[in-house]
Amino acid sequence: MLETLVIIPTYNEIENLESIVDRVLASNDHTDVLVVDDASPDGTGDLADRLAARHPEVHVLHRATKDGLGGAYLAGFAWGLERGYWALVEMDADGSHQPEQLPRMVEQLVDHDLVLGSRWVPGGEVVNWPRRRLLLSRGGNAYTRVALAIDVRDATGGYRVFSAEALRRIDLSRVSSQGYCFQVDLLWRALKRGLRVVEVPITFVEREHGESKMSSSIVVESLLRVSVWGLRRRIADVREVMRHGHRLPSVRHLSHRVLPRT
Ligand SMILES: Nc1nc2c(ncn2[C@@H]2O[C@H](COP(=O)(O)OP(=O)(O)OP(=O)(O)O)[C@@H](O)[C@H]2O)c(=O)[nH]1
Ligand SMILES: [Mg+2]
Repeated sequence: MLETLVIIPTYNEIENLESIVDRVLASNDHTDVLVVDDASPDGTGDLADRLAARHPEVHVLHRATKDGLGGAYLAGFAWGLERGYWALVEMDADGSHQPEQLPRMVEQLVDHDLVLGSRWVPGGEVVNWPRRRLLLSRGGNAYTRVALAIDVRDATGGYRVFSAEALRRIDLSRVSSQGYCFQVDLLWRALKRGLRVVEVPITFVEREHGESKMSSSIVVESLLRVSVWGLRRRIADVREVMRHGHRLPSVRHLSHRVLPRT
């Protein structure tokens, strides 16, 4: 049977973890959960161990110190690839990503390599975000689209499904970005390799419990790195024209399409 692994990174999510794990298991068949906890001081790691003792589908990876969302996902991907999962999912612990919307995303792996849960395609929505966060997300995505010359509407979202094959083709050993930038980094690598990417509308709900780990340094990291990647691509393009008389294949039109909401 082809199994899916939902990777949930946690740092101080004790109020949210049990509910999200229960919802994943209730709404998804043939699906395991891997909690990647960075020694949360609030005891999230112990709760994860208790959930694993209760449900054979739940596994836990304990890391010694808080080392960022990107590092937690890379450790989770390595764990899942080693064990032969077919689909690997990124999902926040805070209830922002609805586990009930996952089956429709996983279905898309039949003819795609990377499925992006998208807030900014028709049918996608955000519930309970302050205006400041809406502006930040829309502005960040608009800048990313222009800088990288891509069509993806939600390049920074953290609700995604990768095929195992897609993760093997992305050179994960060279990814060092954190925060939102980690998401753009993986997407950019996938597009450059010609992987088939699709956006599926999702309903993103602001967390009710616990604290966001978003910070201004995450935004600055993203802005700088995206600018550098865009610049590098343009320089590579000019070189290609000078050497071979034509541009690099357009990443914009390679393989991205938006799925309508049903
Ligand atoms: N293991 C691990 N998990 C983390 C770390 N930082 C954040 N997380 C988890 O990553 C997920 C997303 O973090 P949030 O704080 O919700 O950040 P966000 O979703 O980018 O920001 P908001 O939109 O404000 O919620 C949550 O499940 C966090 O617990 C970290 O350093 N290590
Ligand atoms: Mg969140």
